[in-house]
Order: sequence, then C-alpha cells, then structure tokens
Amino acid sequence: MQVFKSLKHWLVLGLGAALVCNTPAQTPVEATPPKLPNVVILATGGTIAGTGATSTTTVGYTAAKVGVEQLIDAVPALKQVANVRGEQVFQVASENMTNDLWLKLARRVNELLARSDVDGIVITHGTDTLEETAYFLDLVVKSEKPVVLVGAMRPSTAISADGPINLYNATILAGSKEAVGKGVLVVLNDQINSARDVTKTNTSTADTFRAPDLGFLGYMQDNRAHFYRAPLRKHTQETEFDISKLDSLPKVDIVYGYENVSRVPIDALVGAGDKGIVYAGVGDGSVHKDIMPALMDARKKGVIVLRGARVGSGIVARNGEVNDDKYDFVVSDTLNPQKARILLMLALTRTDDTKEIQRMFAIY
Ligand code: DAS
Repeated sequence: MQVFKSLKHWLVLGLGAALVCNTPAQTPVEATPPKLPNVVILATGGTIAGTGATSTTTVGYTAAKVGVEQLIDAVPALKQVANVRGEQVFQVASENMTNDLWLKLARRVNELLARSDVDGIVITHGTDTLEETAYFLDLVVKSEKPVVLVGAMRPSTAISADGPINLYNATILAGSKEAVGKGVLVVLNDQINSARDVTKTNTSTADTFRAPDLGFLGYMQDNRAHFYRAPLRKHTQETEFDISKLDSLPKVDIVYGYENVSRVPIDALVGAGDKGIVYAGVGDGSVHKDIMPALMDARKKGVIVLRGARVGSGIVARNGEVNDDKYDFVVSDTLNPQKARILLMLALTRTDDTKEIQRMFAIY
C-alpha cells in the first residue's frame, strides 16, 4: 500500500510539472501604473511668474507676467507625479494683495476641494505676502485636503530659477497622503513650512522662508515629502471661521513701535474707522509711554487693541510689560504682527468680546 501511495504521489507531481512545462510562458502582465493624484494649480502672480530682461536679472525684474499654462509647460515632470490642470485666479505682484482677492481665492479653493475629483491644490503666489495668504487660508479652508503655497525668489527667466523645482515639489506635496490634515503648507527651497509659523526673513535669498525658533515641518527630497513634525494649533476645517457669506473683512491695521514713536497714526486709524489695531511693540510687546494714552483712547472707542511684538519670535506675555487685564487689551501669542492682524480680522467677523478673541489666539 505504501509503495502505491508514493507512486501516486510522484505521478501527480510529474503530471503537474508537465502541465507547467507545456503551458506557454505567461506574458508578464503589465504592472498597472499607480493612479496619479488630481492636483489643481491656481496661479495668482508673483516672481514665480516673473520675467527679467536677461538670464542674470534676479532683482529689478517684473513679477506676475507668465500665465499658469506656461508655468505648467515649463515643468514637464509635473505630469509624472500628478494629473495637473491650471487656473489663473488673478495675476498680481503680491505686495498688491487685497481682501477682495483673498476672498475670491479662498472661495475658489473651497469650491474645488469639495469636489471628489480634486485631491489637492497648489497656489503659485508672490513671496512678499505669501505667508499672509497662507495663514488666511489656513483659517478659512474647509477641507483636510492639502493646500500648498509656492513661490520663487528668482524670475522664471533667470539662470537657476527656483520656480520650477519649487512648483514640482509643491505638486508632489499637494498630491501626497502625508500632507493630508496638516493645514495649509508652504514649500520653497526643499523645505516644508506651516502656514501659521512661516515668515519671509530675507529680501532676496532662496532660503528666505523660515519659522523662527519653531522650525519647519520637514523636507521635500527624492520626489516625496519627509515630515518630522506637524502643526498643533487648530487650522482649516477645525476652525470656527466661515467666509462663505462674507463680502468684506473688518478693517485692522498695524502700528510699529520704535524710539520717540508718535501717536498720530493710531489716532488717524481710529478716526478712519478701524475695528482693530495691532501694535507691534518693542521687546516683549512693550508700549512707549506716549502711545499708551492713544491705545487707551482707541479701546474706549470700541477698537480692539492687540499687543504684538516687532522682534520676530517668542511669546508676547499677557500682563507682562502692560496690564492687559486693566486696559482690556489682547496679546498676540507667537504670531508676528502681520499674522496676528489676520487672526484678529477673522475674530472680528464673529465677536468683539476681548476674552473670546484672546481664546482664539490661544488655539489658532
Ligand atoms: N514682488 C514680489 C511678489 O510678487 C515678487 C516675489 O517675490 O514673488 O511677492
């Protein structure tokens, strides 16, 4: 019996081997290419769309000249990393950014992200106010899908223009799973920054965007995102701000503190109907003795006074240099004056209660 079993065993094996040998070699099935993410590139202008007279013109060029299709055509590799399509939302040098342009851009972003066939958005933008637009969007975009702002420090016509590689990296990031839920991001110079903490720190060098003290979130390298940290403050769909029904934003301006500073600008802004004033104080948000009466007068007229600092990093301590409780001021936490202004504008679309506004500066 045992012999029969082993004979049968070998017969089955042999039959199987014959079948395999006689089966024509299977043509390898073409590996189906990975499904590429759908990324929309919204162009708004700036140096990334700039042109200079010669290839060595890296200052004194004209920003906001090249259209979105040309930007995309200049980087054929984009098509290997995403299904991209472009829209020219507007074409401005970003020093000329306005509330109306912000509301138009934010509405378009929210419309597109609500579509199931859009996985992420890249926004090409001038670098001068890129950090401000990024933070505004960080507070009003209602989606966890990636929104990535990108600019360039050299015009598209320059030797070693940084725009193409920045746009390529931004497109990869906007289509990546790693960027989902991290809020609005900024990519230049192979570095990934958060919208809340990034700021332009140099007038003209390619490494200008940094997050003083708090640092950037990670790198773009080898065609993918490498994250080492994530934002902790609330952003995008976690925020309480809704611009869908807004056709304007409250008027908030910034006054800079310095030696022998005059109260005239503060009085003028109050007279012009400002709803909020950010005072970019010296040191830990200290206020000149001649300015305190102006800020107190402003507060008495219902203007929200926000005490910030011109120094560029660190926490402005509540009741530190000034008794904020006594004067009913708000403090800016670590937001620089131009970022604090944005959060105060949006806060004023919901409340003029200073305790509520201070709560917002503690969570966003
Ligand atoms: N004027 C600058 C701007 O549009 C150019 C730039 O750096 O992008 O922000």
